[in-house]
Amino acid sequence: MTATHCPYCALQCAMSLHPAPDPAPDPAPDAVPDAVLAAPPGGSASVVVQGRDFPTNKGGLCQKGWTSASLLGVGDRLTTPLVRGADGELHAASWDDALDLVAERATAIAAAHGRDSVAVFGGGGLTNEKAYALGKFARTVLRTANIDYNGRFCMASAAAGANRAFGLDRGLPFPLADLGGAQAVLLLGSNLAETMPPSLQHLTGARGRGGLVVVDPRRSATAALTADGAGVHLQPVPGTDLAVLLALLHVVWAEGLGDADYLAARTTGADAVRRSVAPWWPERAEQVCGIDAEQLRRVARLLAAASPAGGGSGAYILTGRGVEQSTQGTATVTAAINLALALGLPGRVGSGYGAVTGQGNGQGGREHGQKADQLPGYRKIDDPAAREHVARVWGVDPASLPGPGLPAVELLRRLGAPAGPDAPAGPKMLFVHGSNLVVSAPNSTMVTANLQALDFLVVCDFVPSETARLADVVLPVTQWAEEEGTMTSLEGRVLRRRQAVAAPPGVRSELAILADLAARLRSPVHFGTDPAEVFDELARASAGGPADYSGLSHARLDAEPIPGLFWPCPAVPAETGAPHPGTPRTFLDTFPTADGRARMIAVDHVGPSDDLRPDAPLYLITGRVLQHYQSGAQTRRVEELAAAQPGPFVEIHPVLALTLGIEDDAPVRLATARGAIVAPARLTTSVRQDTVFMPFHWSGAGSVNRITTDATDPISGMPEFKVCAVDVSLAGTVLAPALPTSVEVLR
Ligand SMILES: Nc1nc2c(c(=O)[nH]1)N[C@H]1C(S)=C(S)[C@@H](COP(=O)(O)OP(=O)(O)OC[C@H]3O[C@@H](n4cnc5c(=O)[nH]c(N)nc54)[C@H](O)[C@@H]3O)O[C@H]1N2
Ligand SMILES: Nc1nc2c(c(=O)[nH]1)N[C@H]1C(S)=C(S)[C@@H](COP(=O)(O)OP(=O)(O)OC[C@H]3O[C@@H](n4cnc5c(=O)[nH]c(N)nc54)[C@H](O)[C@@H]3O)O[C@H]1N2
Ligand SMILES: [Mo]
Repeated sequence: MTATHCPYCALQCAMSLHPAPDPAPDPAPDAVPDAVLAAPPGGSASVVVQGRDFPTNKGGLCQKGWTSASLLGVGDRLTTPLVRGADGELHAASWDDALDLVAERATAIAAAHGRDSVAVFGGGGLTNEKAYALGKFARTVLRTANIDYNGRFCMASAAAGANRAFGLDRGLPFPLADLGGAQAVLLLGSNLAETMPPSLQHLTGARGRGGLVVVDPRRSATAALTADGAGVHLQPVPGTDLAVLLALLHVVWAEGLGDADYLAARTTGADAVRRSVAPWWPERAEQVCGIDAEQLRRVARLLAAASPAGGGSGAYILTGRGVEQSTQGTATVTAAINLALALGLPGRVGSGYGAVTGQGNGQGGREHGQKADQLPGYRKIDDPAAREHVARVWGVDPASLPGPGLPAVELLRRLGAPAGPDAPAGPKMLFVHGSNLVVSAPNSTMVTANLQALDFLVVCDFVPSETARLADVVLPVTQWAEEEGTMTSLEGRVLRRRQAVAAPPGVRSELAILADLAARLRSPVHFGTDPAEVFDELARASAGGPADYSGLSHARLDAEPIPGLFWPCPAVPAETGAPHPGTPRTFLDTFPTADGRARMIAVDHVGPSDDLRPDAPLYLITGRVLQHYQSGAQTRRVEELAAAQPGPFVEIHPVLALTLGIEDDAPVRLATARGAIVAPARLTTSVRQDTVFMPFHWSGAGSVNRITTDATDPISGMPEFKVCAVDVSLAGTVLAPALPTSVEVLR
């Protein structure tokens, strides 16, 4: 039996893997790539998954977790490097040939166009060790400024908001189980019932007390949990959550429901915020967000009554991607934090504000140096002391470290671009580790064209994702149960990922790949291949930083009775005796800002970048379904999940469908300024009549990111995935000639 955690989201449910009674045969090591690329979804498992008791999941798993063992036996697992040949096709190659080619091209392209012309794109699914090694590789071997990652799509606005308000970004600054005692939980744009089902256990208390408030333009599975007196569902116009929050804070202060003592003792900036919310009386907000003013008042009072100052058992405000993936995402997070501060929630046991981190290692992935502006330990790359410290750990001159690079969307926009009047030429070579950009990037029509415009694309993956299929070189890597490492969960708890099965022959760990490439690129910097050793180095590099892991090691994590320790967990001198116990709850005494107080910052509502207009009169919102994970590269290959949700669909309200002449299952054309897609209709009253909803898990003609906007939040660089203006019609007569027919789409 191997005790480990789920391969998917940031909840990191604890599970144990047991040998399957009838192990599957190893995939053929010398599989022919074309056969590899053509293999059907499905696959056999060599282990059996069981839920394991743990504070977050209490033994529970979702359908993706239960079926995760199938990932180890998918039919089209990559087991050999692939190199694009003169015929334009990918062919099997030896590791030496593939790595030689990558090193040769990286050297030549950097020599011809400068170091920043070789860029790196990482992922929040990588272990801490891999994320750290990737950042170190970019900064010391390639010496490029251009490294960023898919966390920019996911957590950047929450991180920016928390950093400027609290001085620290730990998604949940408290253990998830703390929610259990709360009287009220406000969930803004988060659909936990589908995105983290085992976490619902912690909402039972608030539901029992009538205090679950869900803000979502859809009656999502989570919003439905507010039925029967369990709480309130606010169904705003998409992209207007900021107006909702400004009105809630207006009511709290207008009715004298705030925590004045807390505000005076623990915050700064309240006066400016008070002035900024004064004009947001609920009747005005109602005109913007479409939520009845009385209902806004009711919710403000419900939250205040639940808060410590109101004599309640506690209140939490949590944000998810529904409000963060917006051009005003940082402002919306800021407004949510302002509301929490006015109610006196952050830094108190039993109350608080948090952002629900998404990817498996979405938290750790943003702490260890794959973000364009960061060095390990959540240090700023433009801070001279941080550069000095990290350069010493790496054994390089601090002056040799590059500065901040382009944030993800800007990086993708610039790929392959020629030099312009005010911008240098864009990157010509890209390494992708842990992201399937062709499906998941905003305005993927543009991104795919830019990937194709590169001189050289290298993709590391364990399946031939849509992005890998565009690569010049594909390097097959180990996954999840085939490797050792650590992941940092949405709670900031550092967990051990453990190896349960041998990797198929021919597959290499990313740590080994980066070490091999560093050697080929004649780097004097040492790259370890043992995850425990890499972790120790990461811990030293993080020492003294906001995300301090220096008191942690694989050995210590393995010895913990309740697995996992919360960061910050600094090393303490040996003579002190006990090691640092970790920090389950941050902010209890003080905030890590210059004056120890949380900063309230005034923000205002502007609305989505791509608002309704005559040729795009409806809102298109996007999100997830329970059975699929992200770009679907993994879950579309698991038979049970693919059968449950076989393809893309558009949720449309029956009233809207009637006016457009669209019946259930009919092919629907969606057109935005970026292009048009087609997918079958699913008629449902759960979505607003002015809005259609699509999940983004599929490629091809129904891939919603082909038409989403790549507009970004000016502070965080996060794209506006959640809302854009769209034209909706019955497909067929108006179908653009380049698009496949609806029959193909429905297949
Ligand atoms: N099954 C599954 N689980 C996952 C993932 C997955 O892909 N599949 N991915 C993981 C990752 S990386 C992440 S980031 C999390 C994401 O977890 P969530 O944030 O819960 O997921 P989403 O479905 O993207 O968005 C949540 C809700 O936002 C709503 N929404 C859309 N527009 C708006 C708006 O303008 N305002 C408001 N208030 N809501 C809006 C959608 O209707 C949706 O119900 O899930 C993690 N868990
Ligand atoms: N329209 C719309 N688009 C969205 C969103 C949305 O809500 N709406 N959400 C956004 C969000 S929050 C996120 S997080 C992104 C995520 O979208 P992506 O960045 O595409 O994430 P994944 O689909 O998880 O892709 C991970 C890829 O890396 C591979 N992989 C997994 N683990 C490893 C590893 O350890 N090493 C390597 N080399 N490869 C690995 C997988 O097989 C897969 O091909 O999507 C974003 N896109
Ligand atoms: Mo995410």
